Order: sequence, then C-alpha cells, then structure tokens
Amino acid sequence: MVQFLQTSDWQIGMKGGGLGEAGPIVREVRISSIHNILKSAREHAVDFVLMCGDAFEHNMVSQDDVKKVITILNQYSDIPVYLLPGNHDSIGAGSVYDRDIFVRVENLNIIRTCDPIEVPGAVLHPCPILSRSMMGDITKDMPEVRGLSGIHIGVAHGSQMGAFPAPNWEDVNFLIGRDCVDRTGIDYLALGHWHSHRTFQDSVGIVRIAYSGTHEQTGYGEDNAGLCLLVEIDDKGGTPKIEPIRTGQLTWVSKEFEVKDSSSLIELKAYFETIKGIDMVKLSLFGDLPLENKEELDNILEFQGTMHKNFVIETHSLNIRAPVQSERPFEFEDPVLSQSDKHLRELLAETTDPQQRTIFIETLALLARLAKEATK
Ligand SMILES: [Mn+2]
Repeated sequence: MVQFLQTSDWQIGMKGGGLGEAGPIVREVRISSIHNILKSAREHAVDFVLMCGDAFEHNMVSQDDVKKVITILNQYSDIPVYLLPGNHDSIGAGSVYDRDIFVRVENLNIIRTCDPIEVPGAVLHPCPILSRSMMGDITKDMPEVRGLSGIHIGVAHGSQMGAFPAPNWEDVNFLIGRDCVDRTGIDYLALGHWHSHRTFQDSVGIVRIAYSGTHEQTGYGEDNAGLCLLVEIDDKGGTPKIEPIRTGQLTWVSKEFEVKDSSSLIELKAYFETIKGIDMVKLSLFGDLPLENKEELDNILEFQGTMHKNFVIETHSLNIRAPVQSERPFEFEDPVLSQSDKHLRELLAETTDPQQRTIFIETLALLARLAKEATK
C-alpha cells in the first residue's frame, strides 16, 4: 500500500500583477500555505509528498523566495518530497534547481530524468519537461509496467489531451496522451500544470488520473483551487482513493451582476451581505442604470472596496442612461457649472460613440455631484 500527498503549481515568485495592494499578500500567502500541505502530510503520516511541477514561477526567482521555501521544507525534514520541475521552473541551463542551496536540503529529491524512482511503497515514472518547445505527448516514453510487481505512479506536468471541454483559462500545451494509463498499465497518473483540481477515468471507468490544482488559488476564474490531494492505493491494480484537502487561505469570488434600475442597487447591497469575509472579489456589472443612481452606485462600490483584500470592478458593459434635457436633476446656481452642463449635454446629443458617451455621462454625473456639494 502507498499513501502520498499530491501538490503542484505553487508558482512561488508570482507577481500577482493586477491585484493592486493585494499583490504582496497573495505572494506571501502562496509561501505560507506550503505549511498546510506539509502539515497534512505529517498528520496523515504519508509515505511522501509528490510535487508535480511549477514550484517556482520562473527560474530567475529571487534567492529570498527560494530560501523561504527551503526554510519551510526544513521544518518537515521527516517527510520525503519528490519534486518534478514544470514548465515555469524547467531543468536545463539556468534552472533554479542548479543553485547550490538545493543540494543541502535533506528531504528534497529533485527529479531530473525519466528514470524510474523507487519511493516508499511505489515506483515513480516521471516525465520531466526537458525543453520548453517539447512537441507531442510528453508521456510517450513512459514504460509499460503491466508485467512488473508493485504500485506504479506516473508523474507529469502538462495538459491532459481530449479533456473536453478543457478549462478555458488553463494552458493547453505540454500534451499528455489520454491513453497514458491504459497504454502503460500504471496505477495512477499524478499531474500538475492546471490550477483547478480535475480527475479523469481510465478506459474502464476507474479514476486514475488527477490534477491536484494549485495549493493556493492564483487568480479569478479558477475553480476547485487551493487544494492538495491525499492519494491512497492499496495494491497493484487497486482503485486509487483520492481525497482533496483544503490548503488555500484566500477565498475568491467572481460574479456577474445585472443592473436594471434603482432596485438593482438594493439587490446589489443584499448580494454584498452574502460575500462578507471573502478576500478577493471581482464584480462585472452589466445592464442599464439611470444617471441619477450612478452616485449611489459609486458610493456603494467605494465602501465595498474597503470590505475585501482585493475588489475589482468591471463596468464596461454597464450603460449609464442620461436623462433627457427636460429631466435635468436640478438647476445649477453657479453659471459656470450651468454652462458646462449645457455644453456637455450638447456634446452628448451629437455623439453615438459609446466611449465618448461614457465620458460625457460620467462628467455630467461628476458635475451634478459638485453642484450638490456646493449648495450643501
Ligand atoms: Mn505549468
């Protein structure tokens, strides 16, 4: 029997670009969540941890980040870790794994060749990425193991072919043949590269292929991320037991919200009540909103931005309806504001370009806000 923890795609050194002030938080959490994997490994007294690629975001990752990871590995030196480099941290010239510091990590075994590796309870058959331009099935040289005793586990970093629909946010490169398990007779194929946890069956309907997904979600749109897998295989040919274990710390939500009229703002506030405590929130607004409600929307969103570690708003599909001339919200007392208002409305009447219209409408809203504040 063999029992191990499968993990992948730590992507340490990832910039977290586009996440604003949350960028540094996301970077640190990716490192500290490695503890959650190794703690689980210790709790379950697994035989080893199998890291299926992209531990680091790139080979030029800072030595500080490398040291932070190794500091954690050193705290769990009783747990053997087998690490397959991925496409981000590939072996070869300039590889991060050629740095001296890795030689001294007692429990870390970096997989550099396709040679089978005897591990406690099983034999690993790795398929390291040897060049970034590898074409065809990267598992094609994995040997047939049907005639051999013991439990055999394939390890690869790439995209499962024929896994349709392929998650559209995942890369489709470094292909892995759909028939790898059936062709070789391995008991299990541990995969990395995709950030969402996925499983696949062999030709007789037994789940023998799995992505653990990243241990800590990396962006909006990923699902089933922030996990590692506890995998148990009783004997050769046995059905693998695969149990996802939560390792991620940050919670993410991506939501599309339709705005129809002012009542939608009440619904929006009610929705925000349901996502209190979510760290990372991306909200795409679409539909129509009358100009006179724009200020309230802006105020709601401004406050909501203080409720989360990251709050991304997309409004390019939200149409702000300008009132017709006769329905001006109020009279401007200031003649300069009044003239500007008139001029902007004339410009608005003349253009059909949506981008220009948005600018004019938002300026009108701003003007109305200024005038209102001036009369307070
Ligand atoms: Mn990858």
